[in-house]
Amino acid sequence: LLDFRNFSYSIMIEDVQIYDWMDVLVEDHPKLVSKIQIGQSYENRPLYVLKFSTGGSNRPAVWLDTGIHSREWITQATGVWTANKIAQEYGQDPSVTAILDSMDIFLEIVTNPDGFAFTHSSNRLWRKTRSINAGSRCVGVDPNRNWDAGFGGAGSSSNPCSETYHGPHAHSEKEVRAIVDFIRAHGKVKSVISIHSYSQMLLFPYGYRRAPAPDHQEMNELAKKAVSDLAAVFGTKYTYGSIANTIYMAGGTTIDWAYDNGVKYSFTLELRDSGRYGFLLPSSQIVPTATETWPALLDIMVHVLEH
Ligand code: ING
Ligand code: ZN
Repeated sequence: LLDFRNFSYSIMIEDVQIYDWMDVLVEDHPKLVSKIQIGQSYENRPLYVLKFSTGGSNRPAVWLDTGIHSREWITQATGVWTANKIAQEYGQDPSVTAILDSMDIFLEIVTNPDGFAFTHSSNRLWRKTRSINAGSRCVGVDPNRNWDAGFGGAGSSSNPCSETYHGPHAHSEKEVRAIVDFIRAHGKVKSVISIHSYSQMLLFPYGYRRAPAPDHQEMNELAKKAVSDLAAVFGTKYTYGSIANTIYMAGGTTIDWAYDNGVKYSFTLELRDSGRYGFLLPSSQIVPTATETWPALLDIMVHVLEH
């Protein structure tokens, strides 16, 4: 039998194993962690979210997601490591304790479970969802082009065979819709941090337009601090800035939707590496990547707490 308490990151296979591991985390920290289901995927897999909360009712919250692009395996692994870290550090680390004494954290690790299963069974480099596109042989929608913010704009494609296909309409994907409904119903999500790989970047809105967001200056300063604290761990260099000015224009992304829907602190992290291994990052880099990412996440969450 696999011992999930000594979970080996190198053998992290399949959504189901992560779900079993979630149950163990909840079992080990019953007063802090719970597992909630926010919906079902296109192929009817459960969409699970870990909730870290010390009580209260509907506290302000931070939303984190990993793996919305299924092939970005370092992100789901970082999600697992981060969940453990949050659970361990509550009551130990003063920042984590302060955060969780007044806010909740929601973490969706396997945000695109159908795609994730497909990366294990058939095509390691599958990015999109697995929904069938009417009238096309090509499968899947890019879940980071499917949001209702600049939907269909530059940097997204109307071709179902494209890796950046935006889908038939905004929020057409059940995996996206579930998050939209959750964040709307919650009403007090102050920060969305959507984690991708690879490129080593910390990005913020906008992606669907070039003009700076109203909070550009504040986000820029926070990003600068976060990448500097990340680099302080092992020297890994991240660039930062708005999506449109740092990588490319992209309509319909998660964080632009969040920002335009009142979530002021909306960021995307693009984790390691900068291209040597790309999506096929060796498992020896999982713990270092997660470890250096942690202070950047804390910087954002502490900032949210103080604002
Ligand atoms: N890159 C992201 C993509 O979806 C991105 C970059 C992130 C664009 C957030 C816009 C917003 O193209 C990868 N590697 O997925
Ligand atoms: Zn991605």
